[in-house]
Amino acid sequence: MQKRIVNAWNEWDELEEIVVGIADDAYFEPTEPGNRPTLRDKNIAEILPFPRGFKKQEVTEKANEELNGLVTLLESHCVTVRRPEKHNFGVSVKTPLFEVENQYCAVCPRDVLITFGNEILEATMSRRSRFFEYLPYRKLVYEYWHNDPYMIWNSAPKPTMQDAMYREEFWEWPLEERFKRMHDFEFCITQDEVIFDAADCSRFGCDIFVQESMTTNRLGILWLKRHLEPRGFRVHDVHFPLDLFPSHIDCTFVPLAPGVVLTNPERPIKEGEEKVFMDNDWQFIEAPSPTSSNEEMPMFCQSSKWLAMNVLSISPKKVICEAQEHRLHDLLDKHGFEVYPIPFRNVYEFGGSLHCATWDIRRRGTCEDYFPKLNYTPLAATTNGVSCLIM
Ligand code: DAV
Repeated sequence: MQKRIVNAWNEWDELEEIVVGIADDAYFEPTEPGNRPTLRDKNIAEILPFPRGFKKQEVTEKANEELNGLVTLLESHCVTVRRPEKHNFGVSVKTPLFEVENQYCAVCPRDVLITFGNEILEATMSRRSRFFEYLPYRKLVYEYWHNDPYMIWNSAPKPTMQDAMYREEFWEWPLEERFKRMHDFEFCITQDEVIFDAADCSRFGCDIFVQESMTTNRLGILWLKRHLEPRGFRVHDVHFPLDLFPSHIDCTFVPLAPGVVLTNPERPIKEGEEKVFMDNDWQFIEAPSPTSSNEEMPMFCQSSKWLAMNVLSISPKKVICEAQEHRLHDLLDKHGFEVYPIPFRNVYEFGGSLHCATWDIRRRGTCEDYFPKLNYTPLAATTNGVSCLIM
């Protein structure tokens, strides 16, 4: 029997192979309808625009040092580590329907690709500058596809990313307005096309939880349901109404082991959506307050202080965490996890921390049902297979 290379069913089983991002040739994320990057310091932001063009070499080098440190740590745990190819992110993108001045970087494979068991799926993506971000990983995907006859490879339909796909006025809504609308789950993308970033999905064996966000809409979740249900998965949409700018689930709701999710105390799950976890004896552990406040995060970083909880599990007992997050280390230690601290703050301005900057290819283990007490209505059982999601 030929060995399976691609096999990962959840976020915590013993890790055997993973892709770690690289910071080479990274560019600042451009302003576009799906993204309005701003300087962290509000006073400076009033007088200076967000930078454009390539990131300075020394900034890229510092991030690469920390990414390489992660590689060394993973290899010391006998994990096979692969890296993306270099890519020229300075090339502008023009399709028949949009144009954007530059691309972004290959630091966060998690946003773009996801392994569902033996399948590698390329997400649609939601931003123009990330339309072609699968390219630095294509050579690797081909290699897995050639060497693992069981591997299934799919690429979700590319959205048009034309102006009409976005709701630009979203960016002008004052906070009170967003707060008022927080249960509408309407953000900068409309509901007319299939849109999702891979990092809005969290894998729990045969159950996949997908967050509705600025980067994933309801048709995106419906597409994932239709795609995954015939293979035995159950796909659930989840919401965190107090996150007024949601993007990617892995700073909000992070499973660490069967029965244990690290949760964000400022972003509780929507009332009623906790039930499936409680009914199945899952425990929510609240993350402690992060070391840096939002104001203290790096100037060009567009993520929140909750990158603190963007940890990477290498087994149901071992978690890699950012070095300065001592309160989190203590909490995990108290819950019986072995913590491996590693410096990673120089990676923050490239869009993420340890979970974002990786994409697991193989973890030991198979597809298990961690929610045996679950009332799940598959699409096939609903009227014409049309989900209540879009009604
Ligand atoms: O909460 O700031 C960051 C996710 C980055 N990929 C947050 C989400």
